[in-house]
Amino acid sequence: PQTIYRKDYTPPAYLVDTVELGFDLDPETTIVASRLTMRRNPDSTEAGIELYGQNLKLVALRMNGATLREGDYRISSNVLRISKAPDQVTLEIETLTSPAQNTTLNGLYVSNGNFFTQCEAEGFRCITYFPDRPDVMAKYTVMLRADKQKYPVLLSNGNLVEAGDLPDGRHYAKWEDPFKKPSYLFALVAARLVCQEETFKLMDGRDALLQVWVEDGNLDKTDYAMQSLKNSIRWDEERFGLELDLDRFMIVAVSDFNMGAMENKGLNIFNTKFVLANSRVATDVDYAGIEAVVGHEYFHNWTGNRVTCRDWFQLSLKEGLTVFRDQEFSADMIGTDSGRAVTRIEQVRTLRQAQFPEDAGPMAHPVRPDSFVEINNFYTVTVYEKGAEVVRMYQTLLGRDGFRKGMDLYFKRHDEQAVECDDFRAAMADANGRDLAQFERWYSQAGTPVLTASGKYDARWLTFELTLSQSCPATPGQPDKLPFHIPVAVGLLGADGKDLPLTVGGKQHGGTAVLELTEASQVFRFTGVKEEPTPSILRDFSAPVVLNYPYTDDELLHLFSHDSDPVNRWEAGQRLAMERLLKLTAASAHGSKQELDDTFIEAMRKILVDESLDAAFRENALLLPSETMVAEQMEVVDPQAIHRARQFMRRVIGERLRADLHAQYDANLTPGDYSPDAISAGKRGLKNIALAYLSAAPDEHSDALARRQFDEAGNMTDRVAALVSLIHSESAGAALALEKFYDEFDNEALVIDKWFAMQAAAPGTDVAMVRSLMRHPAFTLKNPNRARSLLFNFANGNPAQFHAPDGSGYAYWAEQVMALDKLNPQVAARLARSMDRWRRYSPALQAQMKTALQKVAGAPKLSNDVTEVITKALS
Ligand code: HT7
Ligand code: ZN
Repeated sequence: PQTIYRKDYTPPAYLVDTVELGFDLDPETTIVASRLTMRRNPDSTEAGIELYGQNLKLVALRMNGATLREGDYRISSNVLRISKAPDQVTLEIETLTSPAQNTTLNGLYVSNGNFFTQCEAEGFRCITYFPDRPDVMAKYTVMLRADKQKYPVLLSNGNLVEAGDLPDGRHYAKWEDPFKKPSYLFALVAARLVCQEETFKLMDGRDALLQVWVEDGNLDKTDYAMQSLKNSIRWDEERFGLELDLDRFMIVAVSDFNMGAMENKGLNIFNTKFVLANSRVATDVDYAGIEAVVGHEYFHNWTGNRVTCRDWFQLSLKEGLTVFRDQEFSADMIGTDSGRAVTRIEQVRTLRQAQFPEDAGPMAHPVRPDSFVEINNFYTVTVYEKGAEVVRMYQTLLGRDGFRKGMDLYFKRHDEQAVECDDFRAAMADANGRDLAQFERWYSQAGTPVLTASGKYDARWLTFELTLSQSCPATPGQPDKLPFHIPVAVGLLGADGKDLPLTVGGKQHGGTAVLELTEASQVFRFTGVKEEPTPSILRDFSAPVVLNYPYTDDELLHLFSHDSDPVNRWEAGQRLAMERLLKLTAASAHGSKQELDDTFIEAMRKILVDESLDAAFRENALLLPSETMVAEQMEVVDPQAIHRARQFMRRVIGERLRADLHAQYDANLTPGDYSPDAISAGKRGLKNIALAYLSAAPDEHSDALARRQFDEAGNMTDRVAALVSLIHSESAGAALALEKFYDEFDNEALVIDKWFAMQAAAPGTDVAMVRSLMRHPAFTLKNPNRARSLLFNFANGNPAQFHAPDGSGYAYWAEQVMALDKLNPQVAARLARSMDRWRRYSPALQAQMKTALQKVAGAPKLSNDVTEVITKALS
């Protein structure tokens, strides 16, 4: 396969002003007719017209009314070239496609008998020949024709301008999108669906029609998505002054979908997972996911749609920014400082769990990649989550007001344009009169920077010198790195645990100073420091870096008890836990005695019982670093020893804190009607982590508690938590509970996904059991949610079993990657990523992993998607 480089970008030879599309929809053969008005691009030096097309049958091609024959145009490698064309062109193209045969869920496809499209990144070329690149923006008019009985609802982007009946039981609908857009934002839906709708008053007084479309039978699960949509619209008006620019905004739920959702202009298409919720079927985490994803897609309407990307290397321009916006939205929806901190802690956990490993592995790439084989492989945690951290750093450096000024200038300069990450940085710099040239390295250099800090207190001069140094490990293709511009938020704690007043470089700060590290090493001198402080460094996780500071246990305990910054307070607890987990893992590997000190247990107890802290914070502080995070800290990963160590720690905490865990369980019940609000969800979180610890040290009482919670749960959060506790403690009641759970929810696909997921991640589930779950009648590889629930949760969420010493997990992984690749390369490539870190295991495991990787590499007709991932892993 061919590698595409960012440096090779050239502007398109022709621009498209208008696109008229006609669809005669039929699952077997859909006829697509398109009429494009095009003109030569004055910024291009290239001559001919280039249209992309994939898996299409070309029926007719006319230029300015004259039929073109082979020779007038050439098709090779999915590109149709017309080398001689006048400056102004009307192209008419007729193609055929087979949506029912399309299992890739890319382009036009059928799900549950309904038609949907997915065009990002390069799906539009599977619908018709087109200059399918994001810097070609045009106005679209779309005519849909389909059987009226089977597909009563016909939707596309923008406004409905006409609808009516046709002969032979067919009908039509004509849609017009008033805004220019790139082809990846095109969408259509032709389906039997129902909707919840509302009119909503916008900031300027206009009414907008909001609709959430779902399959019949799911209208009892659309309230939360609708509420989240209304909250998103209001939030964007208030925080950024950005208004909905359409009269109508639609969300459509589909059960077969490769990702979370898609921001097509005015017609967002969502994975059902991020739309459908009621207390019976959805957990608190599901509700939070719906709010975040509805917000995310809505916010794309400005950051992505009105201002889009020049090319796909700029993907983080829209994704990093929009993730940052959805994170801020979710935090603002909670509304309290402590709630905001909990959302930040969850973001840090995601980064460490997924992005730091990516940055240290064979697929490491900058936030703005320099090359790719398959763009679908670059919808990554680096582009999204690290990209969001990069955007967050602008706000940390410039302040909220400065950030808003930058956003305003960005829209003023670039509305309805396709631009680059550099344009965003320039808007931030220019709006604030700042030089952000060095900040560019966050976009161009891959790898997680390491920030090394050391402190020196001088009691005579009352100074505290903080030395900050930075380095960044080599990544593929980037052996050497230059220093980053890193905002480092710092506080100094006194012996009483309070923040000391800060003066640094002659400038006074409140309790926190944002230091700007721009060189390889710098010394920051705090003056007037009346006592030897404990430094709290990288508050609120002010930069996506690894911090090394030689903290003593006492210092960490001090921070864990007192830090006014909740993120660093949590962080101190994580450091205390991680140190112990690593020691326990080593002990377990060597067969020596495992021991856990009282000091740590007491620190955990103090947090558990401190009712001045939010329940959600306490839950997070009690949650141990995951097995994956421990693995990332080890030179040679021993998955079974890590698992034993973590289980041991959970059991000891359960035994030693038993009485307090029971007391907190009782104190955090949420009787009455279910509400997904943050306070109630936090209480459930704390109560359920208490249950999990109790079940890790099972006695009769805790088993009865889990069984009772399972039987009496009034919501899915409590039901799942109880069932997980029963399964993980290998309770005699687990099998029956699983059976009851299945029977009660066998009509709810998203709940059956949970049923598979819980079993896949259970410590007792080995490869043989996963294989037998695959034979369950409810299992199918064709549905990505179902495939993820079993295969991905096993490969990524059950490391001790997946890395079984006999290599059975790897052999299974290879089989499934190859099987999935035949159906859906995008999803297969995601599963292929589970083997990224194979070089970090023992030689015996490495050898078996390599064999599995080579097996996939040698499979016939492997997609570009999987080929890229496997080739990079093996290189
Ligand atoms: N912008 C959307 C990306 C997306 C996508 C990408 C590749 C393949 C399928 C896809 N579905 C959605 C989602 C988002 O970030 O909002
Ligand atoms: Zn997005």
